[in-house]
Amino acid sequence: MSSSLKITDVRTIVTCPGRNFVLLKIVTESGLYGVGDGTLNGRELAVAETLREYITPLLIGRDADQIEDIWQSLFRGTYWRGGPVLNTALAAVDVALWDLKGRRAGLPVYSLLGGRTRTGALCYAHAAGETIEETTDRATVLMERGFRVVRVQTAIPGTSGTYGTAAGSVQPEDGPLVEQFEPAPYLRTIPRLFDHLRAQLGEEVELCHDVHERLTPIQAARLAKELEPHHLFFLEDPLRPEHPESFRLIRQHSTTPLAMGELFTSRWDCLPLLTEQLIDFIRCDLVHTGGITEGRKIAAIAESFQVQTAWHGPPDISPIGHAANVHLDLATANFGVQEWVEHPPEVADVIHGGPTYHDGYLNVSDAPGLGCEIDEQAAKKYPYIRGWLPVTRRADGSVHDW
Ligand code: GCO
Ligand code: MG
Repeated sequence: MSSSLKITDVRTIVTCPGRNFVLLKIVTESGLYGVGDGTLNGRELAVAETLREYITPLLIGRDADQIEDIWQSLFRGTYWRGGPVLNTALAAVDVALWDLKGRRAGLPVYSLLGGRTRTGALCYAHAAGETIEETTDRATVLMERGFRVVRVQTAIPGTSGTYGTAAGSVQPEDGPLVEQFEPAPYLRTIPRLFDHLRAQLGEEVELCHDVHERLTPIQAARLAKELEPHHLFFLEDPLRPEHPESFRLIRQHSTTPLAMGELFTSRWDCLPLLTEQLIDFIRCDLVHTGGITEGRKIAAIAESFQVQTAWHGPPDISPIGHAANVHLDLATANFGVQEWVEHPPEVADVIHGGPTYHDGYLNVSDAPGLGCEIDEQAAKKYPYIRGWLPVTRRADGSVHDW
């Protein structure tokens, strides 16, 4: 191994510039380094401790060039494998090593992955409102900014707090916010939302909606069927991730395109949906699925079954995670769309670089690696603040999927 590639330092940086992020910097003997993202919303310190206590000692002295071997040794070689905490920690290492390899080669990561297949990554942003009219206005604003694809969410009348709307996006420090979900009003409201959107916005804009795993198979089949005339780009996460076979029921009843994957943590979770062509878009989170190494394998399997990629791109992963998404998007033949959010302005104090938006598309610079830098001094100005994801209960008080 060339001395320039011997890993001598691994730094886990936990910071909260408006959002909690777990960042990783892997440094080699010569000073060459790479940066990664290991943020798991609401479980940040579990990943940070895994990285500091269990992964860093295994990396010191290793050859930073050997991404695949390091991936295999951390995943299979350590016996305890998988799940969101371990695979987010693994992703942080993997993404940092791809960044490092790009810096060493003087090439952007997309070039190492096979090179550009497109000039930019088609992306979508979120339009959410407390009423159908407000959601429509927000979608109009996004369309005026050039977005061709828009995700739409609206509050459900008669229930308090709905996933994806303004009230649902806060991350309180003192305990989870309790939101309410009832299938009947939800199933009545969403078709009305789309009736209104199509009447106001026309046919051309592509629309998505995130169910957030809250329906039963027959409810999801009904919604997908009723939304058919509105030609969605996709209906996201209609069912819980534990039951891939239930997607058959939705498929038998509707041609609404389906997307699934942000709760998956490995390619094996994706397999049944891909090999049976039960979905149209696979939308794992690269930061929770072992990074670019696992993402490109999932994309390759999906390509064989005519499924496109739509990697998860929420505000709770850092610009480094978003950069990993876009580098892979640009190099992937069966790329479909990229979810995109704007971070709070303080994030740019800590992380420089990241994808840029222009006229409906995302892009990355040709800088070597991912094109991101961490300002470790600035990160210290924003200490970690414990935050909670909301929880959902039915009207009778019983627990439901958030
Ligand atoms: C999305 C997601 C997010 C998740 C969040 C959980 O489609 O962007 O559903 O909003 O809820 O990432 O941490
Ligand atoms: Mg989602």
